[in-house]
Amino acid sequence: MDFDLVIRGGTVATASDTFAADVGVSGGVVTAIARGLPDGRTTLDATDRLVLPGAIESHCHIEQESATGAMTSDDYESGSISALFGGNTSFIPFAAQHRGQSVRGTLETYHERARKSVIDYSFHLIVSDPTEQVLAEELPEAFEGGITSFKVFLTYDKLIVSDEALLDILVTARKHGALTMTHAENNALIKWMVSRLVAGGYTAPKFHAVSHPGAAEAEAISRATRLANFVGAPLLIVHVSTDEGANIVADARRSGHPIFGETCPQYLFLTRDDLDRPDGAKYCCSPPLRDEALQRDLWRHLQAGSLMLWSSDHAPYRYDETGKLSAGPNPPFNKIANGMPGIELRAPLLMSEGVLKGRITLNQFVALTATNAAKLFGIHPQKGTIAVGSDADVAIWNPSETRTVTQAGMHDAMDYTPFEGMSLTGWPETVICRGEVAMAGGVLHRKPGDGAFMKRAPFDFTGYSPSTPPELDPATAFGASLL
Ligand code: DUC
Ligand code: ZN
Ligand code: ZN
Repeated sequence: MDFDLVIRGGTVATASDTFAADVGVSGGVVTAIARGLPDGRTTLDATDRLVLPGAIESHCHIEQESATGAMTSDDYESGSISALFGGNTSFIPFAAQHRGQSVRGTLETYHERARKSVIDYSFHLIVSDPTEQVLAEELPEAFEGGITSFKVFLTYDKLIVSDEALLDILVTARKHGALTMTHAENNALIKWMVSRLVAGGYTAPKFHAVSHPGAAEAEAISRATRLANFVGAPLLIVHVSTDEGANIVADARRSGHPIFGETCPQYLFLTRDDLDRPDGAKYCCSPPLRDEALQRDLWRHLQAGSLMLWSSDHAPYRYDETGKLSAGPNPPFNKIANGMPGIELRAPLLMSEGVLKGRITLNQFVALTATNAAKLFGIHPQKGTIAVGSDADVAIWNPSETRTVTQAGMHDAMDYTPFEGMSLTGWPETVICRGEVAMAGGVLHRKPGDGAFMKRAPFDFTGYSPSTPPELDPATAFGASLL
């Protein structure tokens, strides 16, 4: 056999298996997995290394305007390079439709922005203005174009959709095989807390944590899950930050519903005490940081599979007037852009603190960082695994390398990392995108535009049994046909 690339002598792991093998690549795809493969035109020695599917970052905000007009610091060039250095070979940032904008125009804008990406990409659409035209024409058109997931907000006045609109969106999504994602927090409860805190003069960043109670998340997850189950639509709850919320997700899935949950590093490695630092604004994200008990709970949910996505929620707002301090040097908590960076550290944090500390297996790591996202978002088995016929998107990890995290070592366009000073063991050393070495030994080998758009398949309902309630079944609804 004639290989363009052979990765020799490593330990290969997928979401199910770990084994010693060489990986042969031709034409950008994996064409052989065996021992003793002949040399390729390029041969990489992976002795004492882990050969893993390239990670897929499925929750990040890149070159995205917030509803209040703040722009993320990372564009598709810096964001994708930072992702690559963190072991990612593809990512799915958001394309945000703001009120008054068309979905068509939004997607055109983001397709243009993403032309600079060095890794493969797609978008989740954020829908904040679900007009009749959007529901009847523009969303189906987006699905046709391979955008098969979108996010709706149950909070933030400028983004929130009503429960009725959520039902419309869920039904449209189900009809076209799309996956709805939701930011689930109860808007009224948060606003009620914010107004009391501000009236009482409690405006320091730490009060951001107080203003977003866990109960707000649990209520909204419960409501969104019930509505999705009622219409039999799949739903992904992003950035779950409560044990109660994760349990709702787990219970729904045990009952046969396609309900999924994601969590993010900040909830496992930071706490609300970080908000009480002089630079507490850096740690404002929503849902907010909570406590150490939650960290233990979330490890359990990752171990049990009730939360099946590990995403960064990279929302890079710099600690300056373009980002966190746009309302002044000491902004009240409710005027601080929500979000923090982490695209480059998402997978290394899980490798170091999860795999190498024995909390999860290497196969769980692969599932959480790559395979589950590929399956949920319609790009498996092209992406998210190492198998004959899959794209040769591979990250070769050195499990013995220890580094101290510094912002200077990051490749994003940020001026801080919330994980500064952490000592992490296990780093991606070489990253291969569709058979080409994209990063090796800290050196970038790609240029803007080398990434390609990934047209994604519809959501796969196999293995789920969403039920139809009597009110939506014409046989038991006196003939009323509502879907
Ligand atoms: N939700 C996100 O998913 N990211 C940043 C801020 C937010 O509210
Ligand atoms: Zn969100
Ligand atoms: Zn986000």
